[in-house]
Amino acid sequence: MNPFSSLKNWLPDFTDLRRLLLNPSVDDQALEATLAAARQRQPLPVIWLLGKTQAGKTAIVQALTGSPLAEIGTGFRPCTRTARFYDYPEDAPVVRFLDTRGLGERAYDPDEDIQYCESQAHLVLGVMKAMDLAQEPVTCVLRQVRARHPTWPVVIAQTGLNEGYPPGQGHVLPYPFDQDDWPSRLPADLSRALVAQRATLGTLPGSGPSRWVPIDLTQPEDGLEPTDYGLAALWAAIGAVTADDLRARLGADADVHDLFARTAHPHIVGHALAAAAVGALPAVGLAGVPAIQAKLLHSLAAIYQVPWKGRQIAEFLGFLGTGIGIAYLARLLGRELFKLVPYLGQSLGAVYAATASGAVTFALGKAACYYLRAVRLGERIDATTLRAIYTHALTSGVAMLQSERREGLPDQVTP
Ligand SMILES: Nc1nc2c(ncn2[C@@H]2O[C@H](COP(=O)(O)OP(=O)(O)OP(=O)(O)O)[C@@H](O)[C@H]2O)c(=O)[nH]1
Ligand SMILES: [Mg+2]
Repeated sequence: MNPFSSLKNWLPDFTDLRRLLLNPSVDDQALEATLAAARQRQPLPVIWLLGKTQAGKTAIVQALTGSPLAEIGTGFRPCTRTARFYDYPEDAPVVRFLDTRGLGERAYDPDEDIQYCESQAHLVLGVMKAMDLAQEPVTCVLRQVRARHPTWPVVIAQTGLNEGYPPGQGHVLPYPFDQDDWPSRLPADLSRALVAQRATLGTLPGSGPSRWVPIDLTQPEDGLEPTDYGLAALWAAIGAVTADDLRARLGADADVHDLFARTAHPHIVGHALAAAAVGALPAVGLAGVPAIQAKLLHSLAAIYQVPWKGRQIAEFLGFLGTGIGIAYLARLLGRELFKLVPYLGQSLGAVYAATASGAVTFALGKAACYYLRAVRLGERIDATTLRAIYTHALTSGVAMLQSERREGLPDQVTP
């Protein structure tokens, strides 16, 4: 098959999307089924949080997802007797957090949770309040987990550092924990506690990497700057021990700056991954993609709190124009094709469909953010800028989808 001749068949135009957006007859059940099919194909990185009650697990989820707009509290769903999970973002998730309940409160038998996690990709994130030295319930489970799964990476966050500061003292800046002499640069009590906690755990069994990361996630009214002390180090540790680019998935990168864009980013990635997954499915295929795109645009409008009705929709699609970037995407995919193929056991058609569907969804999302932000702020919308954002995002969308494929994920999640 000549890869270029059939390429057109796999490239989207926005006819179906326009129809779906302007006559919102989206069959929710069909869409749910489509998204469920996507999730089956789309392995989800799982972060398993292990820590005593009030250790700061939820605070870490909030910091990593970066969005106070996300309603973490209501999003958790039970999965075992002692654990619950939270897929973020809920509709088209890019990551799953698994939150263990009751560690340290009663006899906790991790077997069921370990079994539940067994088939899933993994990062175990231990959470310990720095000044709480009674960490045996946590260290004990960490040891059991690593004895069963010697290669699973472990990151342990030591939280609430300021509880070990003398009154009135602020954080030690710059963040000292990447230097070997950090114990001598901290208040003595805190230093002793951090070292003692590490000694309690000792060396974990197995060969997987493990890292300790002191953090302090405070509220502005605590008067400690920065309020996300150590968060960058936590990201660095997660990046160092896992293959998945969680940071890119969640949008913690520097180019995703304002809060709305930051909140929107994982929704865009999640829907792009879902579109890529269904785009390649023989049974659903390209027909399922516009519904996912329509859903993404609705979600984004809700994030930006902009009404998403006929006028806005028509205006946005009008700015975008028909077929925008299609020729560009065709060239891009043509060029990237031979890089993609060795990583997939799929037909070329499925590769086109997946990549085109995913990249276009990603680009639509990024262009919509520009549009919605401008509407929100009452700013003039510049068609050239909007199209440039769209075209640029096609490139980054293709790159994102390729890196997902290349890195692969060790295991599949089947919710
Ligand atoms: N100073 C400081 N406070 C923190 C930190 N992490 C969490 N907290 C606070 O500690 C309290 C408990 O934090 P959560 O994140 O709810 O703890 P959790 O482990 O999810 O607790 P459970 O869900 O009850 O098991 C909250 O009031 C947080 O604001 C931290 O790193 N520093
Ligand atoms: Mg919690």
